[in-house]
Amino acid sequence: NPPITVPLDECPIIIEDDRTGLSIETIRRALLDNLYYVQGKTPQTATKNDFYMALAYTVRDRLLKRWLSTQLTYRKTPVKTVSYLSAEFLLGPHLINNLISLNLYDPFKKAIEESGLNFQELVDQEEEPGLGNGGLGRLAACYMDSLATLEIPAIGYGIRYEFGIFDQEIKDGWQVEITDKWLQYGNPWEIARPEFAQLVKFGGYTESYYDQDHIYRVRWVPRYTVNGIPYDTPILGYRVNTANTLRLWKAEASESFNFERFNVGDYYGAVRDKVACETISKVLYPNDEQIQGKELRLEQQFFFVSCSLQDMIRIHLNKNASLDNFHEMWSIQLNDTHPAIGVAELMRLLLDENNYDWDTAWNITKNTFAYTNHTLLPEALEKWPLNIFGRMLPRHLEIIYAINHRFLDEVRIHYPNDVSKLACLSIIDETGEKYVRMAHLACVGSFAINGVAALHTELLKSDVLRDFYELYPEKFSNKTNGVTPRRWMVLSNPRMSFTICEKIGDSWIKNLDDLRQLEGYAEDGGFRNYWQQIKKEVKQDLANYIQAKLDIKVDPHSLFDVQVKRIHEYKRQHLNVLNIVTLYNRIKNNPNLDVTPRTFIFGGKAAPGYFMAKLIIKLINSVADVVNNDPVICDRIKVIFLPDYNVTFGQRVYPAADISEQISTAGKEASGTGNMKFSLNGALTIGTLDGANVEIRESVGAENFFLFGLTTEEVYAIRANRYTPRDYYNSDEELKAVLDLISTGFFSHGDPNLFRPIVDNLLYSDPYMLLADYRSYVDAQDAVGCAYRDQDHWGRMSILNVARMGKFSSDRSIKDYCNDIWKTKPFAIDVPEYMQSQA
Ligand code: CGF
Repeated sequence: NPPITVPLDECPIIIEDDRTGLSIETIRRALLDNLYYVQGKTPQTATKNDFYMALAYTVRDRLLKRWLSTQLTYRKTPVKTVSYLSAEFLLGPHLINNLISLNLYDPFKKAIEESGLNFQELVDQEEEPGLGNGGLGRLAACYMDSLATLEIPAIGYGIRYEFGIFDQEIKDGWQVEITDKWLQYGNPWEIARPEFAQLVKFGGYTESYYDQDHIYRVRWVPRYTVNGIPYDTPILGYRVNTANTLRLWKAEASESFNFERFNVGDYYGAVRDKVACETISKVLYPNDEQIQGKELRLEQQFFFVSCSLQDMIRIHLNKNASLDNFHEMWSIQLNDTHPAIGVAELMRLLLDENNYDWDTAWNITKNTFAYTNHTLLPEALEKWPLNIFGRMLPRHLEIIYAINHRFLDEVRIHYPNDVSKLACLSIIDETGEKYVRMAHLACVGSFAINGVAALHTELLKSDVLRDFYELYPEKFSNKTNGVTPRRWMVLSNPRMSFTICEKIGDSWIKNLDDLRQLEGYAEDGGFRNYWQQIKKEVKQDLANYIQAKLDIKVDPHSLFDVQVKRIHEYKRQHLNVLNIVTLYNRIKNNPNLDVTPRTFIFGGKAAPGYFMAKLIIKLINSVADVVNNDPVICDRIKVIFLPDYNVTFGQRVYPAADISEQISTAGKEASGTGNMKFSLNGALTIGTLDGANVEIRESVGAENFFLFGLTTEEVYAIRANRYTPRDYYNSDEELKAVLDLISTGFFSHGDPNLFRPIVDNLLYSDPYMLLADYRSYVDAQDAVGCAYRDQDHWGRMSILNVARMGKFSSDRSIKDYCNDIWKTKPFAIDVPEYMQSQA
């Protein structure tokens, strides 16, 4: 091809118009252009997915200007940047979110419809990137949204898993896992940047030497290296020019082919190493709150952290003469301990590759990192067996020993007469088999440590990280989680959002505290009625979806009682089931009982290796089978398990809920974020004093919240006095009847063994204290049923919930992180003139 010699501004292609124009006509033309030139299809041969891809590219064209200007600005300006390191980003679909951020939803919808296409059908084509398990990954996505909206210079770093969280099917009531092939038709939202690839070392050994200045140094001779290729996704701020970057790393072999082996006929051997390297970014570990101690997981963690730190150093050295001020220009947030190896890796990069002395390197490192803890469950605290760790990361183990050595000296001085503190605080666990404790590494190597809800932070201070709190009280603070109102209200609940805007304008979308102005309308009977009417319409949408998906009819006038989240014993989906069976027994004993009609809706995935969680799914489905088909029940209660709960499905279900189930054992749920999404969509909460429930209740008012259950202190006290669940069974007739019914095999076609593990676990151990909380839960559920009958009052409570939830915006969380931890400021992006157009 002859090179294009025409200067761009004389070029006959109307780039400005077709790539960025916003008239309906231009969007329609651009759609066909992308269909033809990018997808290589004509409208006659295009599939729905081709049209979706063309649509996505047409939207992407219109955001590139913001994205490139943002990158350009950051490149030339000395701004402090937040680097959010997370093994998970559970983004959810991009298309509508981007259209909303760009304020282009209406013209695009119109253009698509005028082209004779079904807009919703194209939207439904998008495969959501399920690169996370649950709360932690979704929080990272909300924070990326808020960082961009608040115009904070930031970059998210993670792994581009080829297979995200598995798709869930339900077969005969059991969960079946299916691979999530989210990339199979291509991903129009990412751009590969192989020019910024990074090499990551693994295994091998270390050797010491003296450099030319006779200084003792260590070099790491790896056994193998892996290439990290970055894939960038733009993260648009809402109605601002800022578009930050999410950079996800894909593992590729550094050598594509071993020619020596190939030439001697070992064809398989020639590619074996390549395949092994590429496994690193193949699949997301589907465990929430449970560590597996698998080597591949450590490989994944080190892989993305090393790529990211090297990338930050590259960017830094483009703008700065040295790394001396690295910590002044970067704050790196460790989203849980998954990226905590970064502490040792930054030390290595500074010491071994940039020739810093220990003290300077340590000063930079410990002033760069901040650590967020997300869990109180002991089984979720990451630790790596020393032998695995040392084999994979020999140099890092040396560095960790050196950090620990200096740290324990500090501890000794602090507690001269208490050797027990050394064992408690040490980064190396030497109580039995030796481990590297990642939370300890994160605490020692960070300048700030935070929990994710007020109660959680207090429990960290008094329990899980007590010794660190005693040593470094100034490092600790609380940063209550938040969620983005753009996705979780505007996008998922347009009816309610529109109604709110009609009354109080749209400032709340960026300043969620402005929802307060709705409070006055809670006293307006006409508005309450209208509010409830809207809820009914949204519930009808969900009812239609359930009918289409499961062929089950549900009544939108019934109370929609929803529990969607990962399936875990501490989240107590089975407590919900105990209440359902209680209601069932009551109606069976008294068929004319006047009960408030209810639809119980469940959704959530169980970790594939978590037997009890999978059995709980089976129990829910088995109870559903009986209850939904019993003529005596006569549709007064319905139980639905909606398969494959993910972000897209969350967008459907939160707006339709009347009651949100937040029923974990007090002291077990760090925060929860589903609880916030429900309440922001007008659902009332039935919940324990756990995680962020405590703050939600404080905000919305105790009279607008259904509280039950033991407090954390009570849980601890009962445990301390030997908890005997059987006492509760023996003293509560209804509870006894429920457990007996399950035990007889009533819900398992007469098989008494199927659910025995659940019943026995409750009767003989009950680690999550369901039996202790049963009575109080069932009573609170009765109160919910009664309250729902007074629709007018319910409407008032629902409006007040929304009006008072301003605190739970992720914008507020991010502002708190910026002010207290990162010390970063907004930096507005101007779109350079040559990039400007109408958009
Ligand atoms: O993080 C969680 C969630 N399971 O991902 N933890 N982790 N790990 C907590 O259990 C939630 O309570 C919390 O809301 C979430 C985000 O901080």
